[in-house]
Amino acid sequence: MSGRPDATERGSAPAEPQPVPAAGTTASTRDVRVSPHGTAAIPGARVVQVQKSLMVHNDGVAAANREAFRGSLVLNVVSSPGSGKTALLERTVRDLDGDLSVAIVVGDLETDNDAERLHAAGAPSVQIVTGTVCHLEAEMVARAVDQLDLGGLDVLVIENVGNLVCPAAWDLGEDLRVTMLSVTEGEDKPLKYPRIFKDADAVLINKIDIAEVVGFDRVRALDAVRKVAPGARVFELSARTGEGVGDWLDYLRERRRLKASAIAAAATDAS
Ligand SMILES: Nc1nc2c(ncn2[C@@H]2O[C@H](COP(=O)(O)OP(=O)(O)O)[C@@H](O)[C@H]2O)c(=O)[nH]1
Ligand SMILES: [Mg+2]
Repeated sequence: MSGRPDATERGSAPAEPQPVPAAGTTASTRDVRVSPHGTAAIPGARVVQVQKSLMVHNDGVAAANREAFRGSLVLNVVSSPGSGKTALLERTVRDLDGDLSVAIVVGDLETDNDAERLHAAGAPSVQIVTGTVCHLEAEMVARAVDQLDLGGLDVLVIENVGNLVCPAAWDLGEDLRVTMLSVTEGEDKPLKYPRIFKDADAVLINKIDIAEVVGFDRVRALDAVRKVAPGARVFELSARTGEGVGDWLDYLRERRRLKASAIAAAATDAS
């Protein structure tokens, strides 16, 4: 397996932006910044430069991530910009109220606003600022997670860059792909952007509090989701009012429990 950042880099990031040696082979360079908020490893915001990996390299790093993250349930949350990913994660952290420990890595083209919001909601959060890159890659996530303490962490959430196209192709090492659609985006979006919906373990239809006023056609939207992602769990909810969020939290608890059981079974087999 190749490309996982060396463990000696953990917790020792320099105060000033520093180039990180290329982990890929011959790809063009992509510089992204990583800013932690409220993380145990490094208090305060710091910036680290991260270099891109090749797409083919990505799968190896994603596999290494999966191994490194094995103690936690890992979600990759994708949607269009503005669907309400951050709003739902804020509510998720608040409503779980410590029942499950959650840390979040969030990607945006610019600003660390979302990491600040999520930190304020109670989750250690690391912002990845991708500049011109329209999705997160496994290596960006690996570097960002170096700023977090994974020990005993129940759930690691990766909020991807808002985009229904690019993130679909990049495995980050997650257990679950969570694709969100909000009621203002058009009921046919799953049909227009099938790839990002077809790989979803869960589809969240957000902003149901305004469904009526925007004329959302629920049946048509559910048909579209079912057609493209027949196996996905579907949750209709409102990050704003909290309606439907209880079912989502139950799903997280259940998936966390299943993952913990699988880890325990694997440990028993190995001994
Ligand atoms: N009415 C309503 N607005 C919401 C809901 N969830 C998010 N929003 C609003 O949608 C906008 C985008 O939310 P944000 O969480 O930043 O979206 P993201 O880009 O997907 O992370 C903000 O103005 C939120 O207040 C919801 O459930 N209902
Ligand atoms: Mg966001």
